[in-house]
Amino acid sequence: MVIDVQNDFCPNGALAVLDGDTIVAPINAMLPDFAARILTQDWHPRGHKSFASSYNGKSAYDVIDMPYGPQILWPDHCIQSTDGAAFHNGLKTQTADLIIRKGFRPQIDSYSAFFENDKTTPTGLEGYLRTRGLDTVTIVGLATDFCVAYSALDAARLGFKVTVDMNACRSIDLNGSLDAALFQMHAAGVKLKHD
Ligand code: VGL
Ligand code: ZN
Repeated sequence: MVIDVQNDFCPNGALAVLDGDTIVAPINAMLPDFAARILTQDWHPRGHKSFASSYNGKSAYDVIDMPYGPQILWPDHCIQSTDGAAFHNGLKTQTADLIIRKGFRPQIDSYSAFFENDKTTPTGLEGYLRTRGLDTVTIVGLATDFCVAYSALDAARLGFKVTVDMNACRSIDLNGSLDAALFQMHAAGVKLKHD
């Protein structure tokens, strides 16, 4: 599973992840090694409720209470059909089995590829994996401490065997979010691969 390797998460993007583009080549090299390739795309409508710009007096990275819990507010990013929402140009998207979009409901954010941030609204990915008989996933992409970690934690909770290949991930690291994510993934039995 390749999470959110999109222009807005790469250098010069709206929510740039440091060195986000450096994982494109290693991901391309990995793709042929897997039985299935699933790409995700963060895909927000304009005025999405995870954007600081949707509120008076709020700034990016403020935290607000949503009906489903605390939500970090982000700069506008990955707006549907914009260049920022497109995959990085170098990413080999042609061999994808499935491209799954998330975060398209205006009122709710979706970090995980499996569930939106309410932890109950499904994206459909679980059914896709199960009906294809896939029980083991390797996850790479952006960002390690948000969409990658949330996807890995949900996959583990659903009973999939999960590896996160750290060589092909980069993080946002906001207020200790990377350490927290690594700790939670480790505790959930997610294998963190480094080499
Ligand atoms: C992501 C913040 C907001 C991610 C997406 O892909 O990690 N982070 N939307
Ligand atoms: Zn987003």
